[in-house]
Amino acid sequence: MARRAPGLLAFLLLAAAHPAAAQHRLVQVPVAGRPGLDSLAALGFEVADVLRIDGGLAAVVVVSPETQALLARRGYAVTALAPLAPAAAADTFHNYHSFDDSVAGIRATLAAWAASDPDIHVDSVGASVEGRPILAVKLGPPGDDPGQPNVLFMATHHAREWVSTAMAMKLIRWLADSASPALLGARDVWVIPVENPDGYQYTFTDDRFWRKNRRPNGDGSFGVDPNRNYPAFWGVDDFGSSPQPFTEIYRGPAPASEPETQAVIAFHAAHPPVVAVSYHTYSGLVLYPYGFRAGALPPDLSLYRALAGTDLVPAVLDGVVASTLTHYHPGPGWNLYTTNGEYTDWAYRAHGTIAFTTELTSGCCTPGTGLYYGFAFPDDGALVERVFRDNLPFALAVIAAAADLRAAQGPAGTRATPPGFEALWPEAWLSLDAATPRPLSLTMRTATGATVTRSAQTDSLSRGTIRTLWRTDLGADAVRALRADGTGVAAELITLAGAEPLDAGWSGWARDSTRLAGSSSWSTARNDTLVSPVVDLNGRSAVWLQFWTRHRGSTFSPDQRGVVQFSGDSGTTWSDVAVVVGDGPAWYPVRVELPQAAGRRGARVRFISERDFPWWLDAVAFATDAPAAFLLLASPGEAEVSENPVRGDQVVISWPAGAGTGDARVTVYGFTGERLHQATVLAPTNEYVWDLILGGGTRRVVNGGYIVVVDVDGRRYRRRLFVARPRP
Ligand code: 0X9
Ligand code: ZN
Repeated sequence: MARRAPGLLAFLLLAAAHPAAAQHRLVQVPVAGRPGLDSLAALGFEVADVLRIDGGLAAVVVVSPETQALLARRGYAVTALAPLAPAAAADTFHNYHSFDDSVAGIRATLAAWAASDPDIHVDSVGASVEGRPILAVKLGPPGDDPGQPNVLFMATHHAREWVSTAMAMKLIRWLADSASPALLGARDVWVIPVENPDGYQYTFTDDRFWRKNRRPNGDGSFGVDPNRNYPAFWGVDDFGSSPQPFTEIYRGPAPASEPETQAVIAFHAAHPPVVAVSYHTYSGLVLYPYGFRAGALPPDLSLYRALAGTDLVPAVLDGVVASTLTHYHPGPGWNLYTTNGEYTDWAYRAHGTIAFTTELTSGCCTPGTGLYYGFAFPDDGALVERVFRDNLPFALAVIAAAADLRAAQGPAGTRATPPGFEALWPEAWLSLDAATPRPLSLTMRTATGATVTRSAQTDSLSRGTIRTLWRTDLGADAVRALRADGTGVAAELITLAGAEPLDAGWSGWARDSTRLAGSSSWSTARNDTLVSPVVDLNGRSAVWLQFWTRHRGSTFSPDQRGVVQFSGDSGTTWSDVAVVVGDGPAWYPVRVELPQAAGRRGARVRFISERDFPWWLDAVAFATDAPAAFLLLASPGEAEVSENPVRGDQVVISWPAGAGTGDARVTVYGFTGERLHQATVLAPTNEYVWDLILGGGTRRVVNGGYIVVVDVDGRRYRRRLFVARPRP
């Protein structure tokens, strides 16, 4: 429904219904460290920022008179922040416009654009509590092409987050004006610039810092948090959302109770997006599932990381002058705080949508300096344009990725790793294509050479990547390698250490009884460095680092962080390979690719806590995706060797005469998996002489264990071979 500007009488009535005192305002609340922030969250506050003040931390929260009274009752010392919430104003801004204004409003603007631009089409996908349309813009050709992948951008679930709608409107204009026909022609690109039109309108007329929708809750309070009302993990706890109607994170009386949520759900049923971005403000983050429980990671983690990047190679750089950050921190939602009933968790679970929450702009400066901004981003065209330009490359990467997720590439060039293990021990986390036949079994090879097979438990996602989980019942010293049977995916632990009594050679941090496995973990709350002993990776390729970690921090202070470094020269030179930021109160695994580690004899890692980042580590391992251990597994047949152990200069390798006509390929591997020698033997010969004197007599094959593999007619024969020749 279109609303006209109220006359004087109506204005007085409105003013009486919404007295000025009912406005939200920003306050600062001193808290005792991270636990204090958690207590605020438990009371239903959405912490908008964390400031360092004399003697500790202060949370910035938006309060209503009711929630401010609640804080006072709980003994919090609340101080108002300057500037106070600017009084709600009419549609008088240059860069932000209300929903309803008949000239400059979002609804009118979209209608005008659609009327004059053949690449902009506007449709209503539902109606709000107060009857406003939820508008969806389709770019490019009109209507839905069922054969094409959908991409969705949404903004303003939260009424006060005006820059997100400005971002969405600029994106619509850019796509219509500047996108190549190829980009728009092969995908259905949709933008919902105002998910919560009632709340958004209310921030222009009554209360600049209103967040929720405008549902009358029946107890005198208004509003359900639209980003806590989705059916996935709805209400699983009272930290990630609140059952209390007056709080800012009220989840509503039932999953999808709100018409705004229902509109988004219906849109997804009709046009399931392959990829989606939900814009919010503020704090400079690119978040992805999961958010509902600390430590939970999506099976498609590698794809999420490819698009959002990492702290070392981020997708979004923050170019706003005087902003406190250089880039938006990418990470799972719980890195900020846990949420339930939230959009990206729902879209991912319900539709396999690779869904991101971008928290636009990092906020700025110190309260009271006049420069401070958070939700109230300045009404400055150059700054808003900067935010748009900062976020455009990621939006375009997301659109590009929709056509072929496997080839997805972040704006800085980051790509997904192939399906495989993310962790090996004490839990195996294995990502596999959803098409992989199930049930799946994992075979483990132990240090004694025995194999143990277990059935694995698999997540039920029907699209994209699935996650298999398996918690070992064997001790750390017994595990050597893991294989997902029938998939070609296998990996091997090269070293494994976790602050246990036998883990010698590590230095720097204390042992802590908070552990993932065994009897302790390493931990620090100071600026200490944990250094590994030197590891010999001679002959090893496809090397990666596994570590399990937990940490207490805040995405509002990303300079407080953990840095992981690798050295290939025993510790002379180091380079950053990973960064850990934000809150991580539950153990979770990190896999870091280390192509630079291949073959290094002096491999080391170290973990540096910066700014007293409270950090725990356990089960730190070098691993490889090119395992030697499984070459020893029972094979269809064994090759013959003339002598074993070999004491002469030659070994004759033979195999059953082939039934087919094919030639044979003989390969010799070292015991650590590196390929040393390969030869082709033409049929019908079924033997090969491997000469242990190389280079015309100058070099000899060294004593040790080898594996001989013969491939012939699609069959594979293997043999362990030991060379134990006397010294010349
Ligand atoms: O709390 C929210 O809904 C989002 N932040 S905001 O300040 N814009 O309200 C964040 C949602 C992302 N998910 C998680 N943090 N779990
Ligand atoms: Zn928000």
